[in-house]
Amino acid sequence: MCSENPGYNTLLNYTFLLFIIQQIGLVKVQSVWPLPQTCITSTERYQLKPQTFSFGYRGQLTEQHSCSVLDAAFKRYFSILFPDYPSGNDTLQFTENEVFTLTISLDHHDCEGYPNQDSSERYKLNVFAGRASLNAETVWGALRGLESFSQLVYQDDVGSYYINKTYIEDFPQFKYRGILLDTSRHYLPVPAILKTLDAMAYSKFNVFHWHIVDDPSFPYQSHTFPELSSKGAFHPVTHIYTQSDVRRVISHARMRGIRVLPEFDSPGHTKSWGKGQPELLTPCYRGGNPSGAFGPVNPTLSSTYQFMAALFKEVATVFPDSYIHLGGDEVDFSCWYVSNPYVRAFMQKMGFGLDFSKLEAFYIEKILNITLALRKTSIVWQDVFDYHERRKSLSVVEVWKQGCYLCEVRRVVKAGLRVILASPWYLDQPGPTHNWARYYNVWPLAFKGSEKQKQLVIGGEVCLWGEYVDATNLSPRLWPRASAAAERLWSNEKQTSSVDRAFPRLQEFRCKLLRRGIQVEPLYVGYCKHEYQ
Ligand code: CP6
Repeated sequence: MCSENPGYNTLLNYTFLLFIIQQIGLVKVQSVWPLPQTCITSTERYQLKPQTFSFGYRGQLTEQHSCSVLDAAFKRYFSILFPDYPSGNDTLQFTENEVFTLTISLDHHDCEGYPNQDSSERYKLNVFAGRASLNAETVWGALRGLESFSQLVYQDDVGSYYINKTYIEDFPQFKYRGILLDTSRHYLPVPAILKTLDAMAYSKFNVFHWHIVDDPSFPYQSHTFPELSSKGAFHPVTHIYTQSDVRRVISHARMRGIRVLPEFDSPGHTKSWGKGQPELLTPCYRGGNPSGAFGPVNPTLSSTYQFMAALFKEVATVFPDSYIHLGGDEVDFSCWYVSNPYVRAFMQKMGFGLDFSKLEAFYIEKILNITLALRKTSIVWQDVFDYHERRKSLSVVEVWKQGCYLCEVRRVVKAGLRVILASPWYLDQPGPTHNWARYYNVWPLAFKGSEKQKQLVIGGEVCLWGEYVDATNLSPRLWPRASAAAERLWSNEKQTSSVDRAFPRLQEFRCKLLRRGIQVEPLYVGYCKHEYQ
């Protein structure tokens, strides 16, 4: 059912009665995952027929002023609602009272832009008297409402479609709900990325964090520096993302209310850049001579900053999101430390002594200024917060290290900076799916702090690092465990505190995802009415 905790339901007895009726098997009430903030449902139900079902606009939205994002969503959701119905059939003439319409109205009729950190995703959905109305502040909220609506529709044993009388008022607990894909350790073909975006929308994720540079390969085809991918990708033609691939990903994401946040990680994790950009990386030395190995980006040369400024200038125009991830994690100091004479001389000149974190901070400060000039908000991994002395120049910090991650969250918000939490949601290691509960039982705000500090926790992210992941296992490794995190980030934590109550709802959601063609691991013993084909 859609209201999960009877303690929060004003219709306690009614709910209990409904529960009993469901147990006997007389009615089936669909649940929505992630759980809406308010959801009241009844046993009264209406039949939906593909021939007579239609989406409609109300208010400022009319046939003349339609909205391409919603028009496309109507098409997608029509086939999700009626998977058995062969599309393209001629519509027959029906009388008024046989028609079921879902009417959408928006407070702000802007369908042209991109979703951003401040976008409202709030919506109200009312299914009653044989029709449905969906109101949202923005088109992005309307997409969330359409998703919820689609999850409410079900088929009975003879295949007829139904929806129960339902009232939903919904908004996300956290504004940033991301998934990181790593296309450097393994290349992910564009269709695998697009399919992941589809599945993300089903769980109401709204940020695709694209970790596009790392040591093994650099698949992004830059028009300013084409040699970065022609020399640094696994393969210069088949294993790259062209500008048109990138546009496709961004557009596919936008149509689903998902932001694309690119990560151009430096100064570590950049070995693949060294192949196409000579003198970018620090040459490592052994016994007074270059050893042939290379370390992080060389922070001592002005050519480094010219390159980074030109690269970010391109990135800022290709990726429309106002945020950009600068990385800054896991910088290996050994190559700087072990006797590169130029680095040594620079350290001395700058008065850094032997403190190489000062050198890294110097580098990051320069990169922060480059992104600031491009009017982008920067995100950095927590390493930067830990060693950076001028924390005021930072904006958003992503906490990824294991251990007492809430201690780190607290330190960051105490410094007045915003936080994205990733530590508890690592999915790259294989693990039995029943540990989905580990991803569910996470409480991002369970630290001592003021209300104002808690508001600085803007959300969380599921990281799927790519060392052991490519298109063969991407989907089952992500789902359904990422969906557990999705409910934590969307729903009210008091209403979703019980793993036991979440379990049957997640089972049901998994079956819905299978029906939509997503490869989702099973949670436990059981079956779906429609197994994965
Ligand atoms: N790759 C990159 C990784 C990790 C990081 N950056 C990472 C390593 C270990 C853990 C979590 C993440 N695989 N580029 C750190 C942000 Cl436990």
